[in-house]
Amino acid sequence: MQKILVANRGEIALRVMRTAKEMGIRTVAVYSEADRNMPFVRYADEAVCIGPAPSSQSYLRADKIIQVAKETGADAIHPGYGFLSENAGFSKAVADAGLIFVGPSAYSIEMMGSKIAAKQAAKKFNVPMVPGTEEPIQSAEEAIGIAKRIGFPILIKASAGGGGKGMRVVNNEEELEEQMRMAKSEALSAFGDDAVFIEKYVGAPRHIEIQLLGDQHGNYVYLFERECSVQRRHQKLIEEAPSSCLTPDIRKAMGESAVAVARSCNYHGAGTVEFLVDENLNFYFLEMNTRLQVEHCVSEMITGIDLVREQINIARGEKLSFSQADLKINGHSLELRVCAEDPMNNFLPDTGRLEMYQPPKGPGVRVDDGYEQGQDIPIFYDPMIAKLVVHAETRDQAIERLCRAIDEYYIKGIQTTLQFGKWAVQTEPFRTGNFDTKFIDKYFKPEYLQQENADAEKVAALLAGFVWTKERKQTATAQASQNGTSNWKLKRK
Ligand code: MV4
Repeated sequence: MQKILVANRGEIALRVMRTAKEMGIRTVAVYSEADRNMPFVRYADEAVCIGPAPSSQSYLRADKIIQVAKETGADAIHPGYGFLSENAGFSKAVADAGLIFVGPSAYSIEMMGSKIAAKQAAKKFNVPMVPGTEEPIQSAEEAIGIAKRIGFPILIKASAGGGGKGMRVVNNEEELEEQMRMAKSEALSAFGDDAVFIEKYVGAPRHIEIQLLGDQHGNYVYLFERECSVQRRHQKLIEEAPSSCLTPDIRKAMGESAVAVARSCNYHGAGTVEFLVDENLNFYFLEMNTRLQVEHCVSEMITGIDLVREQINIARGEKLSFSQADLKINGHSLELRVCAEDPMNNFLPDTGRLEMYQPPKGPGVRVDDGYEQGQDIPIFYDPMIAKLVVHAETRDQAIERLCRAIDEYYIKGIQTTLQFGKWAVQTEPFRTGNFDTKFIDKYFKPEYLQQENADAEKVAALLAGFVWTKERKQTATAQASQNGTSNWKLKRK
């Protein structure tokens, strides 16, 4: 592999190119008309514009991207996350074009993309699952029978859904028929597939996922867990590794279950298996994400492993160069997604210009960002502008480090989730590790940030006053020494 085309934009495109560069692999960027001046376009050895701003006309154009790969002599394509990364057809088209897809086979993507097929495959390996069905449910009568067996509330999930899309909670028998009908018609229009299944609804669970790597020779390792419970409308905001609630035994059991899921679909590459964890630390397989995830960095920080490097080596056909016994958790890592959103206004996306942009620095701080000062945040794509990642010896130190880094982070021109993050990690439930997926709903009020801003303004006003007084004193001192009066006398006044 000599040249990789990165079929993505922003921070993840840069992230992939950095590792490629370290490995002596040249890079090709593809970009939309809105992204002409983005850092990832400049960073690449070559860059080709593939179309107008909307993703459907640029970053989702599999045909164009493969054509550019051929024209530029790239021998591999890295899809990043989002866009075409979990598109089985794309993985296949890349392979059919004689190129290497830096990711899993179309077979694995397709199998894990169907939540019903994924559950059926995982079940054969005794992976724990929420009580429910591994078969599509056709009728309301069938659903009622199952619901009576497992007990309400239940969840109806679309087989082609995932990431929270196409889910419906049903509280009682009376609601069921109507909800079934709506779930199926919604699934059909959203995914072109009306297959749905049923699970017992687990209220207020934790969301914990296992990072894994598998090579093309059947070797697998898990790189421990990420705690992703701090999320809002299925959008994660804070991730950490390790989770503060797992014991070594449960960690090992979850890791081995995750590897079993990967084995069940002949997986190779970097992947993530999502689990629900209830208050008694029972864990249940939810779904597998067949890509590199946004939050992969926290796993890199605690293991010292570059996941993109491993992806590339696996795609080249190499064997994993380490085994499970070689992997140890080192310290604690936190990630805050810095999004152009206004937490005081329902996290509404905020577009505009990055009038000022100064990321934090110093020990244990990693910022994966995709924009520079002076740039406009386009409305066409994900509002995430950066990931603020910290690493420290202990969880408490990582929290302190994240707060310090947030204080150093200087962004003007758009609203961001920075102050929300500082509030969140300082709350009692977060500090004690006693939180679940309802954390934001349960504890967050926009007023907390307004208070924070008011405090910051007060500090700024005080500081301005202090500077003014100090300057005046200095002037007075200078005048005094000219007059021959001593400082001692001035200070007494
Ligand atoms: C669930 C659940 C409760 N019970 N399944 C949401 C994302 C998708 N991967 C599955 N999801 C859920 N599945 C059962 N049987 C609750 C959720 C869920 C959730 C899961 C992880 C993180 C945040 C969440 C927020 C709401 C619902």
